[in-house]
Parts: sequence; C-alpha cells; structure tokens
Amino acid sequence: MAVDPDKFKRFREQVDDIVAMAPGGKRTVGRLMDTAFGDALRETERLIDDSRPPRLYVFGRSGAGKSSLINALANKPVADVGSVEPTTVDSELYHVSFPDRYASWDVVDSRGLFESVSPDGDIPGDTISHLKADLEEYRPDIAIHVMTPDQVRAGKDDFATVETLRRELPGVFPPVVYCLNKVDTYLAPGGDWPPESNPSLAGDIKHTLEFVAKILNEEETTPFDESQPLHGYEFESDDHVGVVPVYLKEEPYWNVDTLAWLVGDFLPVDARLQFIQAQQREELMQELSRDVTKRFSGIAGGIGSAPTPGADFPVLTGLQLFLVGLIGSFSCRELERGTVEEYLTAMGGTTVAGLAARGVARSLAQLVPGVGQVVSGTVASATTYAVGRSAEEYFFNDAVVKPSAFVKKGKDRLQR
Ligand SMILES: Nc1nc2c(ncn2[C@@H]2O[C@H](COP(=O)(O)OP(=O)(O)OP(=O)(O)O)[C@@H](O)[C@H]2O)c(=O)[nH]1
Ligand SMILES: [Mg+2]
Repeated sequence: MAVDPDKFKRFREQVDDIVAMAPGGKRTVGRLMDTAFGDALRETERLIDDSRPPRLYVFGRSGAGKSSLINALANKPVADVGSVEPTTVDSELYHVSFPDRYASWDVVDSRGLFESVSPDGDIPGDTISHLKADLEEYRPDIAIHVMTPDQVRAGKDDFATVETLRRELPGVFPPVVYCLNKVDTYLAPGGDWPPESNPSLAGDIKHTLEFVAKILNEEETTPFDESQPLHGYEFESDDHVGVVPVYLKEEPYWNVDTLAWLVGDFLPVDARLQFIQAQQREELMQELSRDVTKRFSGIAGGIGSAPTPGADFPVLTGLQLFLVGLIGSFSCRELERGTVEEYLTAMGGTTVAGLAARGVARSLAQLVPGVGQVVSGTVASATTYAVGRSAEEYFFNDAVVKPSAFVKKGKDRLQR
C-alpha cells in the first residue's frame, strides 16, 4: 500500500474537516464518528498503522527451487538461483524491500536443512537446534516447503521429517504450505503447455496433489477453484495450509498467483497488506479493494437516520471519500487528497483540485443520486458500495464509470 504516514495523517485531517461540517454539535457528530466512521477508521488503521512485513520461511531440498520461488513471489531477483552450495544448515535472511510501495518482506531461505537428514530419517541434534534458533529468531508466519515431483514420489520421508520437527519444536513451528515445483518435469517430449491444455499432464499433477493430501492425512481438501482442481487444494488443519503446484524456472511462471493468493489469504491481517501490495499483483489488490468496499458499505448502513437531520450526510461523505482514497492507494497512488481529487475530476469532467472540504463533498454528492439531507441506512450502504466500485473501476481499470451505475447493484446486495 502506498502510504506515506505523513500524507495519510494530513488526508485524515482533511476528511475530518468534512465530517466536522455536520450540524448538531460535537456530541452528535462524535457519536456518528464513533458508530460509523470510527469503525471504518479503526479498520483502516488496522490495515495501515499496524501493518508489518510478512515473515516467510522457505525450506526444501537443495535444487527444489527455493530461491526460484522467492524470486517469483517477489517478482524480482532476490535470491541466487542454482548457484548455492548447501554445505551447512545455516539459513539466509532476505529483507526484500519494495520502496515505491512502502512494503517489505522478511524471507528466510533455510537451504541445507534436509541435506543434514540421514537416509534413514535421523535428524541430527544440531539441525533441530539450528532450526529452533531460526524459528525463535524470525517467528515466521508461514513456512513454504518446496518439493519436486520425484521427491514426492520418493516417499514420505521429507513429510515425516517435517512432522518430527514440528513435534520437536512445539509452539514455534509454523503452518506449512506445500509447493510442488517443477511440474513441467511430468511433461512428455513435445507435450502441450500449460497444464490446462494438456489433460494427461493435468492428470499427473492432480494425482500428485491428492497423494500429498493423503500422506498428510488431510481428508478435507477444497480446490481453490472448483472448476480448476489442478491449481491446488486448501486444507482444513492448522498445521497444513494447502498444496499448490507451480512452474518457477522462468517467466511466464505457472500458477504462482495461486500460491501467492493462498499465502496472502492465510497471513494475519497485519502482515497481509505488505505481502500483496509488494507483489504488484493487481488482481489481489483489486480483491482487497472489493473487500474493503463491502465492509465500508456495511459500516455505512449504520449511519442513516441521525437524530439531527443532516448530520449523517457529512459523515457519509467523509466515509466515501476516505474509501476512494483507500482504493486509490491500493492501486499504488498515494493515500492523500490529490488521489481523491483525481478521481472526482475524472468522474465529473471538471477539475476539482484545490477545492475546500465543502466543495469536495459537494462534487461527490452530485455523483451519487439519492443522498440528500436525509439519509437512510439502505441508501448510505448502497451508495457507499457504488462509490467503492466506481473508484475500483477508475483506479484499476482506467474506466470512468460513475457511482450511479452501481447503486442498483448496491441495493440488490442488501436484499440478499
Ligand atoms: N525444469 C524446471 N526447473 C526449475 C523450476 N524451478 C526452478 N528450476 C531450476 O532448478 C534449479 C534450482 O533452483 P533453485 O531455485 O536455485 O533451487 P534451491 O532450492 O534454491 O537450491 P539450493 O539453494 O541449492 O538449495 C535452477 O537451475 C532452476 O532454474 C521448474 O519449475 N522447472
Ligand atoms: Mg537457493
């Protein structure tokens, strides 16, 4: 999320100015702020102020593709591919920063971990103590176990090793996502790529995914996409997050976005934003925008029918402008007034820059029919939804679709 804390503070003050136009005195406004706007702000603050880098822990056998995975997830070269000599169990911490996005990640590459395990499955004491020290130091949110098809086929050893480590290190061992890399090695010579257009390849991949689920004793498996079980499964348990097949050798990668989605979805809220923002994966940010629009729409539903006529209107407007700014920032604009003005200008066809709070509020109101001096909860909710969707269209799809086009949809949502 492109958030400069200072600009965010100023933006908040500007929104507060709009809300402060509400008649009815401090108490009414205060109460409205608390019930409605307060919720939205708390929600946003949780997203922004409490945001921290996600902590990922990547392990797997040498050559499985750990470094390739880190690079593919980050969308830029971070780790050296194919050149690391895993002679010790030392791990390497990468601070991956995305300065233009105000985001960073901490990724630990635990190369060499499995190399120390003897063929009969014995894990040396110093491997366990190394890993324990690692986990205590980095406190990863999630671990990603990178495997290749032949490693899976070779049997249960590595899965058993991980389970042993989990037992040995209670309380610090994170949930694990299984990443099945190098699925292209199933490909017969001259076979079609990608797997979606090759039923035999797709069958091999699905078979392996099911095998992994079985070894892990995961009976409850849900495909991410019902129509495309090939893209991986999510598990029910707390120890295993899911299994996702990928191709990471070079671009275009295959199915990395599913893995990114699973990790992003699993991460705690305070770590999620920096994870998905940094990926420059527009569709994930757009999903987040849609989510926030729905939540703001729900919050707005509580605004209607304030005791003082007209008091809820500025609060609602403030909320909606705030939502526009937020969605703009998800698309990597700055979270500041200029972003809201850019949107309003595009919608209205006239320049809004430099207007006072009242003017900004008025130009938004003109875009949202049905919001007059008296606001009902239904209207508040439906129009907030409409403004959010319109902002989403503008910031993500470069399309000018006025909020009025989404009001009906907003109302229909309420009926459901
Ligand atoms: N065919 C194929 N090769 C891949 C794929 N992903 C990575 N590779 C290749 O596998 C080799 C090892 O990849 P790395 O990412 O360095 O593996 P690693 O797990 O980091 O290895 P170590 O650091 O040595 O433990 C490289 O030559 C990669 O180009 C894939 O999906 N398919
Ligand atoms: Mg490596």
